[in-house]
Amino acid sequence: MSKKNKIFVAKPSLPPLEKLIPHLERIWESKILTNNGYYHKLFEEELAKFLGVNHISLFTNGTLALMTALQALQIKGEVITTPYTFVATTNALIWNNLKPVFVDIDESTCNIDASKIKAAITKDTSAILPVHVYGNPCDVEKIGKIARKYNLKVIYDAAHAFGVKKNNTSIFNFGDLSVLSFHATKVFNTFEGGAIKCHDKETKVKIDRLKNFGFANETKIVAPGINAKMNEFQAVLGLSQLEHYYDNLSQRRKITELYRTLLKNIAGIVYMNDIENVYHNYSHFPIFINDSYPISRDALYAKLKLNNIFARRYFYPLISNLKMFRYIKSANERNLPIANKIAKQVICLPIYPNLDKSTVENITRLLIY
Ligand code: T4K
Repeated sequence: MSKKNKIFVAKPSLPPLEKLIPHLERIWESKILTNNGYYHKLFEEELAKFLGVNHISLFTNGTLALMTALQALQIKGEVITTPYTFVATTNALIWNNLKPVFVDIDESTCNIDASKIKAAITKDTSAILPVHVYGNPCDVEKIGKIARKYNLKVIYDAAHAFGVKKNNTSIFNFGDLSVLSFHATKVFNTFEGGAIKCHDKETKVKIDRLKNFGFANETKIVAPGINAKMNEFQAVLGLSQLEHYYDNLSQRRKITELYRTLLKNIAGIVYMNDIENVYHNYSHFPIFINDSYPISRDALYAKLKLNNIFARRYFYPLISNLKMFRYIKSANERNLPIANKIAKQVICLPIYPNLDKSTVENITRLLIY
């Protein structure tokens, strides 16, 4: 592999630039750049149709959408969540003055272990914030049952789960709210971007107000809102990206299948397979390096880097091991054995639509001893 040819874990796909030009001309002409403009409205409608969901509220990024989702449902006290995630999940709780309560994960999906949630509920628990890690659906049925029994809200961090379906329905249809990310590194990007999916019009109005400073109309401010609106450029890009989604998905699926074939039966390397009744988005290709592998996970990670393969250890370090969160009682390693184990084993290999076959073969060759 050429030294100049750096291969990163992700590479954003973009529509042909000329397709955007007429729309950009329209924006330049109208001078409406943001604040619920023509393309914002259109993208909200088209995206909801595309995903098969009721209501979408667009955001400038996923983190602000998470923070706003917690505000919209007026979550208080303790929130049960996973330590195996990107730091934005936990940070959104802290910014809302909420206490994260970490629960261990299930090794087969890397998602919160629903069977351990009950034991973490206290009188101060008001919500559960699970993450569909790598686009693998959480145990939404079990989580829903617990939430109903204990009267808890459920907000899914669905940043990795664009387009994922379970039993033919969008994964965003589970829980009270789902939060999406359209960051450059995601399967669907608007440079930066995000959204909240909700079930009813009333909640959408509330969320729409919160992301626009709390304005109900020109003179009436009904909540201490924030500015988290998606702008017209992001919305135009999003509309155009929808046209290429299935093409990109089929390329991701092929790359996943190639990795799985090439990595079959290698001692010490474990990878994930498709889950029954799940329509996957192949957002990541994580591998897990166990004790049967001849070198350590970190030695392999360094070797890949030396060969210009910039894989990533998503999610290492584990959030609960970050110094700033050590004060939280549930962050204790003994409480989170599986998450600690997996965070020490994981490497996410490069995956993106135009990653060619020979590069995948070169990457896997570096993994075989
Ligand atoms: N919840 C979860 C579970 C999340 O994973 C995330 C974000 C969020 C919430 C928050 O959503 P947003 O607020 O971001 O919408 C990246 C992303 O920045 C972050 O969005 C993502 N999760 C996280 C898992 O990964 P980094 O620090 O690893 O990104 P970075 O800049 O190192 O990018 C990785 C590689 O991608 C680069 O080596 C090269 C390539 N790349 C990156 C960018 C930004 C490009 O080719 N082009 C680009 O523009 O966090």
